[in-house]
Amino acid sequence: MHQLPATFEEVFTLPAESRLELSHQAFVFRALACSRLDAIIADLQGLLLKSPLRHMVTPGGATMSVAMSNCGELGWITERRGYRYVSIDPQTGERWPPMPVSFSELARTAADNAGFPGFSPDACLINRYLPGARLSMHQDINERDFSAPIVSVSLGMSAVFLFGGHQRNVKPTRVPLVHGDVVAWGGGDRLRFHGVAPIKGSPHPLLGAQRINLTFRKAA
Ligand code: MD3
Ligand code: FE
Repeated sequence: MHQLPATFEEVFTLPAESRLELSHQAFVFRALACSRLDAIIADLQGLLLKSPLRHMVTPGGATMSVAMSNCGELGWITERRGYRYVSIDPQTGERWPPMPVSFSELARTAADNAGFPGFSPDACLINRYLPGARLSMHQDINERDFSAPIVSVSLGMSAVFLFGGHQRNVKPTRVPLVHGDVVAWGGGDRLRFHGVAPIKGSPHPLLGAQRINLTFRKAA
């Protein structure tokens, strides 16, 4: 397993075999989260007690199959009036829980290794997929500054990630993602269409019949 960097500012290089290049500025880092999962899962359980997962409604009126929550200064929400980032959880009336250090250190390490040093996300969206849940093809365009990368961490059941092009009609590449995998992308790949195929398969030994994805962004 990879060593943690001495400080989270220290950039270190992963062994080549653990890095899958999806495109010039989009990488899968296999199992990068594995050595820190105990802390990440404990922190996740704690923050979901404060801002629970919930099924949001899209502007078109559809209830999403993915349940969501957030941590960090800003949280992404969708409701009938649109998609946006907000600092207050509309369900609790309180700020989103702070982003745990275990989360932000992993996000920064992944971004460093993808060639985007010093990533400082202000938003972490938490997506929870039960079997059958999916995320249709979309671009992440609600952030103010597209020069920052995005990092995502996969936990629990495996998924097929759909890595598309710059137009909706490009047939996506299917990328299997498993527990502990981290994806980081930015630059010219930042605005690619992407999605998640319906979750299926066997329950995860630790997390059961669900997949959880953490998506780190610089929203403001
Ligand atoms: C985009 N989440 O919340 S992130 C989202 O697994 C979202 O829950 C997905 O898309 C999830 O907006 C996928 C993973 C990902 C990986 C590589 C990409 C998204 C990407 C490359 C280009 C663009
Ligand atoms: Fe997305």
